[in-house]
Amino acid sequence: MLRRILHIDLDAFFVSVEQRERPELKGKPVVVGGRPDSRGVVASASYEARRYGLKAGMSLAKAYQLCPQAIYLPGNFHLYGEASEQFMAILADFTPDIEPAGMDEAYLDISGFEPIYGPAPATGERIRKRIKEELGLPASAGIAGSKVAAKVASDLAKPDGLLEVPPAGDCAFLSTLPLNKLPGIGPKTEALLQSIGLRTIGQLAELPSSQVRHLLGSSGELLQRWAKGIDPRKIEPPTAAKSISRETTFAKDIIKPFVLKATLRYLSEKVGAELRLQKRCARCVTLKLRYSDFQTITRRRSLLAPSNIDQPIFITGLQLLKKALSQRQRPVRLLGIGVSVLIFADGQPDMFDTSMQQLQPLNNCIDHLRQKYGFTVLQSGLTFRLKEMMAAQNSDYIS
Ligand code: DCP
Ligand code: CA
Repeated sequence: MLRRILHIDLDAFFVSVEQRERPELKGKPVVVGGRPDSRGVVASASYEARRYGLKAGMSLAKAYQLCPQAIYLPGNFHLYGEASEQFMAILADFTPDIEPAGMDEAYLDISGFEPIYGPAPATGERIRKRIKEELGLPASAGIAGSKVAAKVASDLAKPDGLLEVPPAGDCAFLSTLPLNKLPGIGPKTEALLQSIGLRTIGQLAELPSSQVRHLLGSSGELLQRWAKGIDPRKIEPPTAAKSISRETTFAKDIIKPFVLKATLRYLSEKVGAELRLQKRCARCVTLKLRYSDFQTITRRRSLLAPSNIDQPIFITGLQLLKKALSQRQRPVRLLGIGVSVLIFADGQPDMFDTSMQQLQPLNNCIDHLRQKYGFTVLQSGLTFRLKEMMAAQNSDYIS
């Protein structure tokens, strides 16, 4: 059967969600990332803003220099999460052979779809139409015989377009394109290849393999195969993460146990929130400590019952912390907490431990408020004091 891979990617994702919520932003230079005088970077820029040279990853200060008239927005991350889930759900209506690649893009294997949906571009257009009608978001699609060529095609189709590479045409399609269009060729690799006179993907495809290896090492072989349109990678369904953890490196090493305790509480809340978001429960808690001399230890303990509630995660972590500090008291450089042996909770995360049942609605309510107003809108006594403690230490707060 002829292999047909479709890559679909939402255009200017975060910005498009904002424009959907506030139509007066449409057609204007818009940036999601924060206030232009803050220290952040551009997360997403509208195509109108890109005309001024703005792009993702650029500092907001630089963006402001290039385009002061752009509208700078802080972002509504819960809305983006929701849109991402709805986007993936639409794709799942077409085929189970989906590989999400980040929040707003995915590969679909649509080989053999023709008898049902007609020619491959018709499938792409159907998907794009549903995304536009149901989510109000523009998406671009690329169709080719391999993942790499499909991704390049969707990129070329942007914004709001579709591009099909004809069957058996991946190599010819890629050959005339500039080097930086090939996934895996970043600015450094591009500069290296340009230094020997290469300009196009086709020129990389034709370079003697010994020269590729000499220049780029073992990763060069893969890039050259892609440059030739050879990419047999299959669509891999997502594998759920096996653990969730949060850690922080202190700006100054910490010796005071109550600062460590407060930090542990904060990190436990982050881990708990992520577990609840993923609708999973953990059976095991791991504490990680790096001392000022860089000695790093991890300590594990099982929870009494699988849980996704902040309190038992924190309490178990605290027991491990106390024990570790009683064995070795030295300033701490890094503190982290993680959970593992995860199980799906199926909407009833409290079913395992009845003693925790009353905490479940409280945690859910806190999650809801935090998603709406930001993580620090609600703080426990411990973490509230953490900020003061950190300020007193003249060190940075946890990022
Ligand atoms: N993102 C981010 N920080 C970055 C890059 C991306 O937070 N440095 C987020 C914001 C984007 C989303 O991920 O909206 C998707 O990233 P893309 O690279 O797909 O960029 P866009 O969707 O914004 O634009 P494009 O139309 O080029 O896909
Ligand atoms: Ca995108």
